Amino acid sequence: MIKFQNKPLTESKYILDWIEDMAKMTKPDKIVWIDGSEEQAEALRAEAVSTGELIKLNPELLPNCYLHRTAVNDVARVEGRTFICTKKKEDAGNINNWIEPGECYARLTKLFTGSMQGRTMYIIPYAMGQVGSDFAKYGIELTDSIYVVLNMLIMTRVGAKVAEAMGDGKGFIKGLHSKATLDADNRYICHFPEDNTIWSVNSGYGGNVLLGKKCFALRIASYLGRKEGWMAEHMLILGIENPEGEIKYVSAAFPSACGKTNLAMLIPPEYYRKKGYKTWCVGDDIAWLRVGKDGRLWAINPENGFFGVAPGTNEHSNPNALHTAMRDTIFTNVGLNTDNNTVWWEGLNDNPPVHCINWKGEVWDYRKYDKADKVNTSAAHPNSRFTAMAKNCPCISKEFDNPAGVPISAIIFGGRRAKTAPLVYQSFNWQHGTFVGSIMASETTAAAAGAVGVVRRDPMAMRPFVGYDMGDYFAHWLEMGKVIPNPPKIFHVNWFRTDDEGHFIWPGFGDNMRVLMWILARCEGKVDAKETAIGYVPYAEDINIEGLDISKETLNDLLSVDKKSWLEDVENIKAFYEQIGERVPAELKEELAALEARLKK
Ligand code: GTP
Ligand code: SPV
Ligand code: MN
Repeated sequence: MIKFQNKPLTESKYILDWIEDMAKMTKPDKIVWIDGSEEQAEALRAEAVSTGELIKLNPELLPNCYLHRTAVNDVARVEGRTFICTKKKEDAGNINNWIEPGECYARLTKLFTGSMQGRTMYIIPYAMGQVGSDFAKYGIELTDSIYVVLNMLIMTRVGAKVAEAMGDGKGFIKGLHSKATLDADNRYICHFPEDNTIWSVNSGYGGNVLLGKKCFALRIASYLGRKEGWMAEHMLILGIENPEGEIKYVSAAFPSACGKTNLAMLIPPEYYRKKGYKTWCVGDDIAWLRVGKDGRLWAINPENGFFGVAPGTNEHSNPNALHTAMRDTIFTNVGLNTDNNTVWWEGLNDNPPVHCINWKGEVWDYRKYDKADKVNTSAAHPNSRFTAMAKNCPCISKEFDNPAGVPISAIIFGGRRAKTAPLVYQSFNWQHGTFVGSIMASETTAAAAGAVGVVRRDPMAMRPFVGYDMGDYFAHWLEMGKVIPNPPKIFHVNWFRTDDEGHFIWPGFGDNMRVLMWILARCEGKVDAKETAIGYVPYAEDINIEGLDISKETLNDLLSVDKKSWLEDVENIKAFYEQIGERVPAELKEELAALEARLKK
């Protein structure tokens, strides 16, 4: 029998046997149950501060806030080292990396063996979704990192109640994480969807190690969703309240670092605020969607906090995120202003601190900042983050904790495209909307290791997160369309078109509300649109630009559809569908052929 430092939170033999097996392999000195109490969290913070794992920030200016720096080679998700380990390779598909499960367990067992020697193993029972809700799913993460424990306490619902809800434990998601030696060459983020298991080793960064987030709530959950008839998507959820007090909800899928947190917390432009419009954040990264009894699609945010991009967050771009992160927050890889023990990042304000330690832990000289080499010259890493509590968000929706979720009127896809994609367009119907999602493309960002700014296809913003074959995932979208009696309308947006000098043309951020208003008007059948080869595009006069420094010509440019660049895209999509392979549904190939024909007409 293994010995715990504190009282076990479950009596389930199934769970305890698994913990024992993992402990025998990793050989921790001590094993501690995480109970979700403030006393325990506070003791862990104090311990992490004493070892230097966390730096306590100025308690007057940033109460209960901490700074953590990861290893310099461990600053983003590592898609090249992320694997879907299904028995059959074809079930993981061509887009995912794959290792045969037996081979993968064996390879990782070597890395995990003794990896927790001299360390404590923490047992984190957590829920994705509200404990007891129809949507909720449960997991346990075993980890040797206090940083992971403290992040999971913010990002998920943790503790005794969860362990109780797990009952005999069958069906819970078994997560094992060890920092091990942080060896980048032996870093593995492995998913075994057929075993409800996730193993992550040799990383200490965000999406690689907070196993409730991308690993469970997207990769494993997408697999479960297909089996059980629901959807797990990389989507924000936003409520828009009109002056009469009616709230309509939209969900939006944009790739990593392409504006989900910003849209989810948007503040309407003055024009709309004066009229009485308000916006409410339900979620900023992940949505779980189910068909409701009323025939509409309902969504919850399975998370309990935000793991948001710090750079660019400021009092103008996203005041709600900034205020959320001013208390009870863990900052990762931002700059430290040593004059007042606060944090700083590029884009926070125009006053870089004179005395500053950068994200690597080195003395930083703001005069050497070079936009072309951000990673080496910025105070904060471009993918530096804040982990903040949802309940501290000034615009958190009153439905945030509603176990039933919220009904979705519109699904919005979007990416970072300097050209090609117009500001907004609407799909013709669900099948065409699924096609629009499947052909999404975006310029890569710092959220994942690798080159930044390269256009790649990123279907539904899920390329790195689908836990099975991408063609089957498209088929699941089409299936869902058949079982939602009253489906949301599907749109595509692009806030990132640039002019010839490379400047963004559309002001973005709060002004994106103007586009959302057109989308909602379309959902209610209150506004006409122009039918084009790619879908319904707004008439320029139907996008409200009052108070903006934008001419009608510029708006027309933003809405234009350039057939030549779209035909180039069609060729690229054909190649991408080829790459996905034979499971791409025939309906989507027909949609592609129809698009090509319309463009050539
Ligand atoms: P993940 O947490 O990685 O999934 O990212 P996200 O999709 O939540 O992206 P986030 O909202 O954090 O935005 C990422 C970057 O895009 C930030 O630098 C923002 O300042 C920038 N951004 C967000 N919205 C807009 C917009 O409307 N226009 C422009 N130009 N930039 C934007
Ligand atoms: C993303 O990359 O989409 C994120 C950050 O939300 S991470 O949790 O690292 O995946
Ligand atoms: Mn994300």
